[in-house]
Amino acid sequence: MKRTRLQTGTVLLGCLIMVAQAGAGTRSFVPGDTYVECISYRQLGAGDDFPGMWEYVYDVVGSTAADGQNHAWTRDVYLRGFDGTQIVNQYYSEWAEYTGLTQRWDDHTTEGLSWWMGYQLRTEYPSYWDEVSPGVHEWVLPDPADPNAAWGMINQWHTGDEYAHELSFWNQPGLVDEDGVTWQNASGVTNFQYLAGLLLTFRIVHPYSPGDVQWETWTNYTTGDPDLVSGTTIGPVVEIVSVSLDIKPGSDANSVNLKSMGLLPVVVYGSDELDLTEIDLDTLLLNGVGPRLMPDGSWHVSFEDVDGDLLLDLLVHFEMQALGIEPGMTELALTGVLMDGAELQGADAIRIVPDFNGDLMVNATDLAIMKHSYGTAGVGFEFGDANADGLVDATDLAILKASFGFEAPTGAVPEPATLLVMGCGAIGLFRRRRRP
Ligand SMILES: [Ca+2]
Ligand SMILES: [Ca+2]
Ligand SMILES: [Ca+2]
Ligand SMILES: [Ca+2]
Repeated sequence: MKRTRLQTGTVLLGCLIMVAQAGAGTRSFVPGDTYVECISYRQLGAGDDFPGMWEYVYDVVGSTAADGQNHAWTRDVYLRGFDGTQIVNQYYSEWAEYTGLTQRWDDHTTEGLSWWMGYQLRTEYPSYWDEVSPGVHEWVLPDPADPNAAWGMINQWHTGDEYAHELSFWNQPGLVDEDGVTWQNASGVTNFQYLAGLLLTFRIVHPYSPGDVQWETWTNYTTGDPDLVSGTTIGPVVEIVSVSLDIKPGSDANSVNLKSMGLLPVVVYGSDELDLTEIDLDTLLLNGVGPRLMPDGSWHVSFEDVDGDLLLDLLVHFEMQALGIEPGMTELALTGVLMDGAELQGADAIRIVPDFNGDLMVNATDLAIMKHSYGTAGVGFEFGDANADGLVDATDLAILKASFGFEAPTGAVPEPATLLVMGCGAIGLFRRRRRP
């Protein structure tokens, strides 16, 4: 992935906005105002609609003041300080000529106060604004057979009766731009009601991981002129930088022996877009584990051009026995954080050699162990289930054949003196504490 500097610009823009707000009389939230809150965020996984992306779910809530009232009718709602153009679940409406969110819920998407359909109760809570025929609108449920309903999604966070009734029309599905999401003339413009309770829920799917974003609600306040109220919540602001990783440089097989007492070398390749010296080495983790700690307290890392492209690479050594590699694993992921807050992500495949008896060799003894268990289930790696799928079968035999004769380096961890020479580029520069 090409690295961009967009996030830095967004942060600067966010600062400018905050300064401008202060000058424009933006004030902090007080009970009785309408606020925006992130009620859920997570990284999506297998089975979700966008695996690997981050999901953020927000509620817009009219709060209750000490006198039991909500004093503000909500006009505009903003979620700012992140790159809205990278939101995945957005679409462009030809008919209305805007780019908007596809997944949001309120009273009329859930229980159905609608100026064109009249009031109708719904038992499900669809999310997609279907504009296939200009001027014909309907909220629809997910339907795999209907490509136009691809964005449909049932509200998993609230039921319809949780939303405040009599909410006037939310004119837009959340306009998306480079500074986030905007709801203009969001509600209240037609009936001037002071609404307390849950007004709106919306979902954002985005490649960036959680950080602080700013929300604003532009309200008419009963005590005077409209106020712009602001606060902070969680949103997609942390840039993800994909890195190219090579476990065991020089080897394509990346064979690892679970019983190895040695070190696992890993190269993170630098690129035109990524200066690896910007990595906060304290945050560098492979399979969730930090590099080997040298006797002097520094990490066992060095900066050198491993692949000869004249760009600096990062060579990191991990202790095999610390890495927690388990039978069945087929890759190891590396994570880290750059000095500017962006997150590194990379992964490379590994092949766990079928050394069932742990003598650091794959030979006839391991074959004999497998033969003894052949065809049985649930015996474990030590008894011949090389791929840890619960069965000792032909697949395991093929794995054994592929690695037959493999010998892990028998040498233990090199002497400290040797390591000092190997890691000379980094020692002293990167004396850091181990992460708790
Ligand atoms: Ca390799
Ligand atoms: Ca290089
Ligand atoms: Ca063996
Ligand atoms: Ca197996």
